[in-house]
Amino acid sequence: MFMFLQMEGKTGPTRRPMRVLVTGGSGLVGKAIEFVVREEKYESKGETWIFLSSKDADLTNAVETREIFKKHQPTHVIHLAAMVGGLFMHLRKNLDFWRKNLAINDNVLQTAHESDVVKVVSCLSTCIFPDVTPYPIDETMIHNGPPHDSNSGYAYAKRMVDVHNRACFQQHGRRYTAVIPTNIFGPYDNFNIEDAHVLPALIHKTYKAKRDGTSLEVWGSGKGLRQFIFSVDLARLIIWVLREYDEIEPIILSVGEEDEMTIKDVVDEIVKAFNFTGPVNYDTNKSDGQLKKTASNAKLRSYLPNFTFTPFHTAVKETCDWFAANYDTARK
Ligand code: NAP
Ligand code: GFB
Repeated sequence: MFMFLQMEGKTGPTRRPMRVLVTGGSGLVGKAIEFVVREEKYESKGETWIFLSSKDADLTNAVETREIFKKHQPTHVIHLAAMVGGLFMHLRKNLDFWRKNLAINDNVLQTAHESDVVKVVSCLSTCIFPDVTPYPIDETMIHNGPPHDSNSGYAYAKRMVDVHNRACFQQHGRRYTAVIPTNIFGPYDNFNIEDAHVLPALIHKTYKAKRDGTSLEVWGSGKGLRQFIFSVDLARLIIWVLREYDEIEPIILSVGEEDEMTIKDVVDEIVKAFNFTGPVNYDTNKSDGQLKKTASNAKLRSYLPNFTFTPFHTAVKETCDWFAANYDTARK
């Protein structure tokens, strides 16, 4: 199926050996890309893949950003590094999300240009779209109105990546682009109960409730709607974008609209995966966040009509099993 992912390991006209720098390489998506790179044996085909964490360089710092690019001399960049968190972390830290992400993105994109990087694929999110919008959301709507209040700092910082990419193409002819994933989950996620996204937070809570014989506390009504993508599926799609997608305009990477589900559906799936039989309570005093952000994957399907997503229940089970097996070392 991934024959189209095979590449000759050269960067086009300059024919430099392909060196891919993955910022945020130690996170949920970075680890999934590392898995796919190993599985597909890209390095034995002449490519070099470098996975960075914040320990290698603090990308909010322009000097450290330039030094790490100078050290690794990438031809391509997958830019994932960001301050990332779920709804309840955004509600507490809106300003930090704005400032850190704005700084990281400007440093990475400007340094990539100065270092003659051929292509950068950055990572946006479907939560950056206008709060009041027709559905389904598509790639043309990013700047059409204010985002949901709960994550406006993060959303505006991410929108500026699209502004940057378009300006960089206009002024320098750089073909830097971005992907727009929906809610992501998988092994190596952040499972911290206060800060995490809904799926890893509920996995951690269910694990503890089962272990301790307590109830499972779900925050909010459970009525919010979300589309989820497994990190390994997303990794394969991001690598395809790096190799094959030639537009500056971003592309939504999502399961179909028909796969949108309620938070209650997610709770039920996790409860099933852990075989949890205790009480489940919904705390309606907590926020539901954005009711929905239904995204269209029509553009993705026009390029890859046959891409197969991992079934949700299979990916949830795999993630729950990974968390249980790696409880001591998982981020939590
Ligand atoms: P993650 O697991 O939290 O990983 C974040 C990564 O960024 C880590 O490698 C972290 O390094 C690095 N990082 C954070 N601050 C940094 C800094 N100042 N300097 C250098 N590196 C820094 O995040 P993720 O879920 O993989 O997210 C990857 C991308 O997808 C992000 O751009 C995010 O906005 C986007 N996205 C995520 C979701 C989702 O549901 N998770 C949905 C849509 C879009 P350390 O490990 O050293 O901390
Ligand atoms: O993944 P999440 O935190 O963020 O999901 P968003 C929030 C939804 O899950 C709300 C419900 O409807 C919550 O009421 N929920 C239920 C919980 N229990 C929990 C729990 O224990 N923890 C959490 N976190 N939620 C994020 C944005 O929005 O989407 C970010 O804030 C990011 O910017 C991400 O881009 C993809 O889906 O609401």
